[in-house]
Amino acid sequence: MESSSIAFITSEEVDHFRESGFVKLQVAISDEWILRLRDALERIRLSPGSSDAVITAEDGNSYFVNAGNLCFRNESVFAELMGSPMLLSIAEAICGPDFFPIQEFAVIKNRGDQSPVLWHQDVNNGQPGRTIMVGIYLDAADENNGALRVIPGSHKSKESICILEKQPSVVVDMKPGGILVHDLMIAHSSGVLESNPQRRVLYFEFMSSVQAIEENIYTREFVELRTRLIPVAIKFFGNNHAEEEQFQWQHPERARFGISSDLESELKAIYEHNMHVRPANYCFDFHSARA
Ligand SMILES: O=C(O)CCC(=O)C(=O)O
Repeated sequence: MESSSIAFITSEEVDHFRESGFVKLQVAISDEWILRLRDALERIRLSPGSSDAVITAEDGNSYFVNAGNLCFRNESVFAELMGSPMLLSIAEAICGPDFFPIQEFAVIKNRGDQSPVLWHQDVNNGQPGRTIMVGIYLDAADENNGALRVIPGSHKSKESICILEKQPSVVVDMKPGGILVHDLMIAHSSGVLESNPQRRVLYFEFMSSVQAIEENIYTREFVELRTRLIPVAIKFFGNNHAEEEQFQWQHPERARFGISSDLESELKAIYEHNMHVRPANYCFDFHSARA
Protein backbone atom coordinates (compact mmCIF):
# COMPACT_ATOMS: atom_id res chain seq x y z
CA MET A 1 0.00 0.00 0.00
CA GLU A 2 1.23 3.50 -0.73
CA SER A 3 2.57 5.63 2.12
CA SER A 4 -0.12 7.46 4.07
CA SER A 5 1.44 10.84 3.24
CA ILE A 6 -0.22 10.40 -0.16
CA ALA A 7 -3.96 11.09 -0.27
CA PHE A 8 -5.67 7.76 -0.93
CA ILE A 9 -8.35 9.48 -2.96
CA THR A 10 -8.03 12.99 -4.37
CA SER A 11 -10.79 15.59 -4.62
CA GLU A 12 -10.59 15.27 -8.42
CA GLU A 13 -11.23 11.54 -8.09
CA VAL A 14 -14.22 12.17 -5.81
CA ASP A 15 -15.58 14.69 -8.36
CA HIS A 16 -15.13 12.15 -11.18
CA PHE A 17 -16.93 9.53 -9.10
CA ARG A 18 -19.87 11.83 -8.39
CA GLU A 19 -20.20 12.83 -12.05
CA SER A 20 -19.62 9.48 -13.77
CA GLY A 21 -20.53 6.96 -11.05
CA PHE A 22 -17.12 5.29 -11.09
CA VAL A 23 -13.45 6.13 -10.70
CA LYS A 24 -10.21 4.24 -11.17
CA LEU A 25 -7.88 5.40 -8.39
CA GLN A 26 -4.21 6.32 -8.66
CA VAL A 27 -3.35 4.41 -5.49
CA ALA A 28 -2.80 0.66 -5.62
CA ILE A 29 -2.09 -2.07 -3.13
CA SER A 30 1.48 -3.37 -3.02
CA ASP A 31 2.72 -6.69 -4.46
CA GLU A 32 3.10 -7.95 -0.90
CA TRP A 33 -0.58 -7.37 -0.18
CA ILE A 34 -1.56 -8.95 -3.52
CA LEU A 35 0.39 -12.14 -2.71
CA ARG A 36 -1.04 -12.41 0.81
CA LEU A 37 -4.60 -11.86 -0.46
CA ARG A 38 -4.22 -14.35 -3.32
CA ASP A 39 -2.83 -16.98 -0.93
CA ALA A 40 -5.71 -16.48 1.51
CA LEU A 41 -8.25 -16.75 -1.30
CA GLU A 42 -6.59 -19.92 -2.53
CA ARG A 43 -6.90 -21.50 0.93
CA ILE A 44 -10.61 -20.59 0.95
CA ARG A 45 -11.00 -22.13 -2.52
CA LEU A 46 -9.51 -25.36 -1.23
CA SER A 47 -12.08 -25.58 1.57
CA PRO A 48 -15.15 -23.66 0.46
CA GLY A 49 -17.85 -22.81 3.02
CA SER A 50 -21.54 -22.03 2.97
CA SER A 51 -21.04 -18.43 1.86
CA ASP A 52 -19.14 -19.46 -1.29
CA ALA A 53 -20.25 -20.48 -4.79
CA VAL A 54 -18.83 -23.26 -6.93
CA ILE A 55 -20.43 -23.83 -10.34
CA THR A 56 -20.25 -26.61 -12.90
CA ALA A 57 -19.75 -25.19 -16.40
CA GLU A 58 -20.67 -26.66 -19.80
CA ASP A 59 -17.20 -28.19 -20.05
CA GLY A 60 -18.11 -30.36 -17.03
CA ASN A 61 -15.50 -28.72 -14.79
CA SER A 62 -16.23 -27.13 -11.42
CA TYR A 63 -15.16 -23.52 -10.87
CA PHE A 64 -14.93 -21.55 -7.66
CA VAL A 65 -16.57 -18.23 -8.57
CA ASN A 66 -17.54 -16.39 -5.38
CA ALA A 67 -16.34 -16.24 -1.78
CA GLY A 68 -18.36 -14.38 0.87
CA ASN A 69 -17.90 -13.03 4.41
CA LEU A 70 -14.18 -12.57 3.81
CA CYS A 71 -13.48 -11.03 7.22
CA PHE A 72 -14.84 -14.14 8.95
CA ARG A 73 -12.80 -16.85 7.24
CA ASN A 74 -9.88 -17.26 9.66
CA GLU A 75 -7.80 -15.27 7.19
CA SER A 76 -6.92 -12.06 9.02
CA VAL A 77 -5.53 -10.39 5.90
CA PHE A 78 -9.07 -9.49 4.75
CA ALA A 79 -9.97 -7.80 8.07
CA GLU A 80 -6.58 -6.05 7.97
CA LEU A 81 -7.37 -4.69 4.53
CA MET A 82 -10.85 -3.66 5.69
CA GLY A 83 -9.25 -1.74 8.59
CA SER A 84 -6.56 -0.10 6.51
CA PRO A 85 -6.43 3.71 6.29
CA MET A 86 -6.56 3.35 2.53
CA LEU A 87 -9.88 1.52 2.32
CA LEU A 88 -11.55 3.40 5.17
CA SER A 89 -10.41 6.80 3.86
CA ILE A 90 -11.93 6.03 0.48
CA ALA A 91 -15.23 5.01 2.13
CA GLU A 92 -15.23 8.12 4.34
CA ALA A 93 -14.39 10.51 1.50
CA ILE A 94 -17.35 9.35 -0.55
CA CYS A 95 -19.98 8.12 1.94
CA GLY A 96 -19.22 10.55 4.80
CA PRO A 97 -17.98 9.84 8.36
CA ASP A 98 -21.09 7.74 9.16
CA PHE A 99 -20.15 5.11 6.55
CA PHE A 100 -20.63 1.44 7.42
CA PRO A 101 -19.50 -1.76 5.67
CA ILE A 102 -22.39 -3.71 4.13
CA GLN A 103 -20.56 -6.78 2.87
CA GLU A 104 -17.22 -8.02 1.52
CA PHE A 105 -16.71 -10.80 -1.01
CA ALA A 106 -14.52 -12.01 -3.86
CA VAL A 107 -15.62 -12.53 -7.46
CA ILE A 108 -13.39 -15.04 -9.21
CA LYS A 109 -13.54 -15.44 -12.97
CA ASN A 110 -11.79 -18.46 -14.46
CA ARG A 111 -11.07 -19.18 -18.13
CA GLY A 112 -13.69 -21.77 -19.09
CA ASP A 113 -16.31 -20.96 -16.46
CA GLN A 114 -18.51 -19.20 -19.03
CA SER A 115 -19.99 -16.98 -16.31
CA PRO A 116 -20.50 -13.43 -17.50
CA VAL A 117 -21.96 -10.99 -14.99
CA LEU A 118 -25.13 -9.59 -16.59
CA TRP A 119 -26.03 -5.89 -16.51
CA HIS A 120 -27.28 -4.86 -13.09
CA GLN A 121 -27.22 -2.22 -10.35
CA ASP A 122 -25.96 -3.42 -6.99
CA VAL A 123 -28.74 -1.56 -5.20
CA ASN A 124 -31.56 0.50 -6.62
CA ASN A 125 -31.74 3.13 -3.90
CA GLY A 126 -33.29 6.58 -4.18
CA GLN A 127 -30.17 8.71 -4.50
CA PRO A 128 -26.68 8.12 -5.82
CA GLY A 129 -23.55 9.41 -4.16
CA ARG A 130 -23.06 7.97 -0.69
CA THR A 131 -22.99 4.28 -1.61
CA ILE A 132 -19.90 2.55 -2.98
CA MET A 133 -18.38 -0.71 -4.03
CA VAL A 134 -14.58 -0.71 -3.83
CA GLY A 135 -13.07 -3.33 -6.16
CA ILE A 136 -9.49 -4.38 -5.44
CA TYR A 137 -8.00 -6.26 -8.39
CA LEU A 138 -5.69 -9.20 -7.70
CA ASP A 139 -5.27 -9.84 -11.44
CA ALA A 140 -5.33 -7.80 -14.63
CA ALA A 141 -8.61 -7.27 -16.46
CA ASP A 142 -9.18 -6.03 -20.01
CA GLU A 143 -11.89 -6.07 -22.64
CA ASN A 144 -11.39 -9.76 -23.41
CA ASN A 145 -10.61 -10.76 -19.86
CA GLY A 146 -13.42 -9.84 -17.51
CA ALA A 147 -12.98 -6.06 -17.25
CA LEU A 148 -15.92 -4.23 -15.75
CA ARG A 149 -18.15 -2.46 -18.28
CA VAL A 150 -19.97 0.57 -16.90
CA ILE A 151 -22.53 3.01 -18.26
CA PRO A 152 -21.18 6.43 -17.23
CA GLY A 153 -23.77 8.61 -15.49
CA SER A 154 -26.33 5.79 -15.18
CA HIS A 155 -26.19 6.07 -11.37
CA LYS A 156 -28.16 9.33 -11.67
CA SER A 157 -30.75 8.02 -14.08
CA LYS A 158 -34.33 7.17 -13.14
CA GLU A 159 -34.60 4.71 -16.08
CA SER A 160 -35.03 1.01 -15.41
CA ILE A 161 -32.05 -1.30 -15.76
CA CYS A 162 -33.73 -2.78 -18.89
CA ILE A 163 -33.39 0.63 -20.58
CA LEU A 164 -30.01 1.47 -19.07
CA GLU A 165 -28.34 -1.72 -20.25
CA LYS A 166 -28.86 -0.63 -23.87
CA GLN A 167 -26.94 2.65 -23.39
CA PRO A 168 -23.30 3.07 -24.55
CA SER A 169 -20.80 1.61 -22.08
CA VAL A 170 -17.07 1.91 -21.40
CA VAL A 171 -14.63 -0.85 -20.49
CA VAL A 172 -12.40 -0.23 -17.45
CA ASP A 173 -9.05 -2.02 -17.86
CA MET A 174 -7.26 -2.76 -14.59
CA LYS A 175 -3.82 -3.92 -13.46
CA PRO A 176 -3.13 -6.21 -10.48
CA GLY A 177 -3.35 -4.11 -7.32
CA GLY A 178 -5.57 -1.49 -8.98
CA ILE A 179 -8.65 -0.08 -7.26
CA LEU A 180 -11.91 0.72 -9.01
CA VAL A 181 -14.71 2.41 -7.08
CA HIS A 182 -18.28 2.46 -8.34
CA ASP A 183 -21.58 3.82 -7.11
CA LEU A 184 -24.01 1.00 -6.19
CA MET A 185 -26.55 2.51 -8.60
CA ILE A 186 -24.34 2.45 -11.71
CA ALA A 187 -25.28 -0.08 -14.40
CA HIS A 188 -22.39 -2.52 -14.85
CA SER A 189 -21.53 -5.96 -16.22
CA SER A 190 -18.51 -8.06 -17.18
CA GLY A 191 -17.66 -10.74 -19.74
CA VAL A 192 -15.82 -14.05 -19.64
CA LEU A 193 -12.07 -14.66 -19.79
CA GLU A 194 -10.74 -15.38 -23.27
CA SER A 195 -7.02 -15.76 -22.59
CA ASN A 196 -6.08 -15.02 -18.96
CA PRO A 197 -6.44 -17.91 -16.51
CA GLN A 198 -8.11 -15.94 -13.70
CA ARG A 199 -9.51 -12.55 -12.72
CA ARG A 200 -9.96 -12.19 -8.96
CA VAL A 201 -11.50 -9.04 -7.47
CA LEU A 202 -12.20 -8.33 -3.80
CA TYR A 203 -15.27 -6.19 -3.22
CA PHE A 204 -15.90 -4.04 -0.14
CA GLU A 205 -19.32 -2.38 -0.08
CA PHE A 206 -20.06 0.74 2.01
CA MET A 207 -22.91 3.17 2.52
CA SER A 208 -23.79 6.18 4.67
CA SER A 209 -25.71 4.92 7.75
CA VAL A 210 -28.10 7.86 7.58
CA GLN A 211 -28.91 7.15 3.93
CA ALA A 212 -29.37 3.41 4.58
CA ILE A 213 -31.88 4.05 7.39
CA GLU A 214 -33.67 7.06 5.88
CA GLU A 215 -34.24 5.27 2.58
CA ASN A 216 -35.20 1.98 4.29
CA ILE A 217 -32.39 0.17 2.52
CA TYR A 218 -31.20 -1.44 5.76
CA THR A 219 -32.61 -1.60 9.28
CA ARG A 220 -30.94 0.20 12.17
CA GLU A 221 -30.11 -3.23 13.62
CA PHE A 222 -28.28 -4.25 10.43
CA VAL A 223 -26.40 -0.94 10.25
CA GLU A 224 -25.30 -1.07 13.90
CA LEU A 225 -24.15 -4.67 13.71
CA ARG A 226 -22.07 -4.06 10.63
CA THR A 227 -20.71 -0.74 11.95
CA ARG A 228 -19.05 -2.76 14.74
CA LEU A 229 -16.83 -4.31 12.09
CA ILE A 230 -14.98 -1.01 11.63
CA PRO A 231 -13.26 -0.78 15.05
CA VAL A 232 -12.57 -4.53 14.90
CA ALA A 233 -10.97 -4.21 11.47
CA ILE A 234 -8.94 -1.16 12.57
CA LYS A 235 -7.51 -3.31 15.39
CA PHE A 236 -6.67 -6.12 12.96
CA PHE A 237 -4.77 -3.63 10.82
CA GLY A 238 -3.04 -2.10 13.86
CA ASN A 239 -1.94 -5.51 15.17
CA ASN A 240 -0.03 -6.23 11.96
CA HIS A 241 0.98 -2.71 10.94
CA ALA A 242 1.73 -1.00 14.27
CA GLU A 243 4.44 1.14 12.70
CA GLU A 244 2.07 2.59 10.06
CA GLU A 245 -0.40 5.41 10.45
CA GLN A 246 -3.81 4.18 11.64
CA PHE A 247 -7.22 5.28 10.41
CA GLN A 248 -8.79 7.94 12.68
CA TRP A 249 -12.44 6.97 12.75
CA GLN A 250 -14.71 10.04 12.81
CA HIS A 251 -18.13 8.37 13.05
CA PRO A 252 -20.39 10.75 15.06
CA GLU A 253 -21.46 7.88 17.37
CA ARG A 254 -18.15 6.00 17.54
CA ALA A 255 -18.13 6.14 21.36
CA ARG A 256 -21.02 3.62 21.33
CA PHE A 257 -18.95 1.05 19.43
CA GLY A 258 -16.42 0.03 22.05
CA ILE A 259 -14.98 -3.44 21.48
CA SER A 260 -13.05 -6.00 23.53
CA SER A 261 -9.53 -7.17 22.72
CA ASP A 262 -10.91 -10.63 21.77
CA LEU A 263 -11.23 -9.87 18.07
CA GLU A 264 -12.32 -13.39 17.07
CA SER A 265 -15.31 -13.21 19.47
CA GLU A 266 -16.15 -9.77 18.13
CA LEU A 267 -16.20 -11.14 14.58
CA LYS A 268 -18.34 -14.11 15.65
CA ALA A 269 -20.87 -11.76 17.27
CA ILE A 270 -21.16 -9.80 14.01
CA TYR A 271 -21.32 -12.68 11.55
CA GLU A 272 -23.45 -15.17 13.49
CA HIS A 273 -26.52 -13.06 12.71
CA ASN A 274 -26.36 -13.97 9.03
CA MET A 275 -28.21 -10.84 7.93
CA HIS A 276 -29.16 -10.60 4.28
CA VAL A 277 -28.03 -7.84 1.97
CA ARG A 278 -30.35 -6.21 -0.54
CA PRO A 279 -30.51 -8.19 -3.80
CA ALA A 280 -29.07 -6.58 -6.93
CA ASN A 281 -31.33 -5.20 -9.65
CA TYR A 282 -31.25 -7.13 -12.97
CA CYS A 283 -33.42 -6.77 -16.07
CA PHE A 284 -35.80 -9.67 -16.45
CA ASP A 285 -37.30 -9.50 -19.91
CA PHE A 286 -40.68 -11.32 -19.74
CA HIS A 287 -41.18 -11.14 -23.51
CA SER A 288 -37.89 -12.87 -24.36
CA ALA A 289 -38.40 -15.36 -21.54
CA ARG A 290 -41.73 -16.44 -23.05
CA ALA A 291 -40.49 -16.55 -26.66
O1 LIG B 1 -16.59 -8.58 -10.76
C1 LIG B 1 -17.44 -8.42 -11.64
O2 LIG B 1 -17.23 -8.68 -12.80
C2 LIG B 1 -18.77 -7.82 -11.28
C3 LIG B 1 -19.26 -8.31 -9.97
C4 LIG B 1 -20.52 -7.62 -9.57
O3 LIG B 1 -20.93 -6.64 -10.13
C5 LIG B 1 -21.28 -8.14 -8.44
O4 LIG B 1 -20.93 -9.18 -7.90
O5 LIG B 1 -22.31 -7.50 -8.10
